[in-house]
Amino acid sequence: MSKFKNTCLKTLILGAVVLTALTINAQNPIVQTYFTADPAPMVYDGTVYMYSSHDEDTTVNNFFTMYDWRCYSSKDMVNWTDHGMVASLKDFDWMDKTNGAWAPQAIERDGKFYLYVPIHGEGISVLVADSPTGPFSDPIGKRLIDSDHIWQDIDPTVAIDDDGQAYLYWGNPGLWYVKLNQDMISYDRSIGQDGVVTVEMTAEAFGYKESRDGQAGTTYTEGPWFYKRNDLYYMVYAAEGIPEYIAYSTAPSPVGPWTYRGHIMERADHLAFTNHAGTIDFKGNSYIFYHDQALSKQGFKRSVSVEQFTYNADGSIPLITPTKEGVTKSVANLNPYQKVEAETIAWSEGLKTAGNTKDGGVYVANIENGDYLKVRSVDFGKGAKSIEAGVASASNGGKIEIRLDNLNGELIGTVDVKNTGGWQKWATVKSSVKKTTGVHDVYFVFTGGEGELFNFDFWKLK
Ligand code: FUB
Repeated sequence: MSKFKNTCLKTLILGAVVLTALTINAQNPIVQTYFTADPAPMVYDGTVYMYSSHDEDTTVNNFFTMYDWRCYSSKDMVNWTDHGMVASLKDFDWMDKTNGAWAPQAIERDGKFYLYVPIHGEGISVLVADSPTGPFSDPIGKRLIDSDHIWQDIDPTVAIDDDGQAYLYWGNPGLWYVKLNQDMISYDRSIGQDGVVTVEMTAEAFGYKESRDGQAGTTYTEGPWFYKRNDLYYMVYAAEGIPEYIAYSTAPSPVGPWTYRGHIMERADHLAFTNHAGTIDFKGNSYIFYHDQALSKQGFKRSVSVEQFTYNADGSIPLITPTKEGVTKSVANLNPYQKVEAETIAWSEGLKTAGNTKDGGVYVANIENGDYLKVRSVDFGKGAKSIEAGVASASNGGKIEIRLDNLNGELIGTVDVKNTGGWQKWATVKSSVKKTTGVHDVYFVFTGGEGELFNFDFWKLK
């Protein structure tokens, strides 16, 4: 494993959130191990996959420092499994940009997963994979959208209409779309300008705002999120930067005419100067994903958060307050009698994850004395006798305390981790656990000496 310890991130996180986390049941931001932004949730096969851009821990030249895209998944909306980096700028052989991995969105069609990504200054590209978590590869070897306004070609959003026609919208500060062909990696060139249609930006469509040069403009700025719900088409977007708020428009067809419907999420102190939203319906609830700067207090180090909300009867979206609590109710219990990836986390402090799906899997890393992770809604059923954990250590190891319901809650077991011969020399260690029944939040509290203790790959009750 990389011995790199991001003390900067650790200090920021500990300083900013430790008190909050201990005093309330904080669920936002949903990822604490990395800075994540521009969330793009996708529901597939009973699971929510949240693709995100990734703000590096070290910001270069006081600007967005973004090299790759990450993916997280959840079946219950409170525990998020880290699938690591699923794509990066290095996946595109035809260009040499080393920064600019901006807001992505993924969609499934006929068993393939298409990840649309903007590369700032290089237009919009597409990657394809056989699984939602990759590995993704470049199917066309060039950018997908190649326009004469390439620096404005960011923030792709994609949806497939009921008749099978897929639409890809994007843009800042304009809004454009193409009708994707069935293959999802090319588009109908017979409409618009060589296939690219420019959306007319009117006050009726996107709300009135005077532009910087005093001309009439609209509130639309960037980060469109296009979808259909019941009979209505929605365009949720980041408005009036900066700071941005979230607004939306609706239309009776996938190509308009759009009608401005108002604000969804106002500016707030812990939000960043950008915002970027994505909505889903999952297991009977509606959720909005967005980003804030709650962990870092810095606009180039953002974090994805989620709120549950309810559409009004007429399909309009209420004003949603960004909270620290986030999603308070899980929509499923976690089964601890199946192998649980250690990087399935509701809340953590002091930790990073490492590895990726491509190269053998993700695991919890950078574990030091006092760090912990929390897993919510664990269903012990009639009770377990023991726990096993996959660990690796090149140091003196340490202990994993298993506590119930809060950080200092009842200790039901302690797993001893010794030196296994290397940070990648995995061993399965066991401990008895006190018989526990019912559903509990579980805290894995890591203790030991100085420095890094061990890596943690999975756990399972028996
Ligand atoms: O993350 C880089 C850019 O910031 C995105 O493309 C915009 O939507 C804004 O969030």
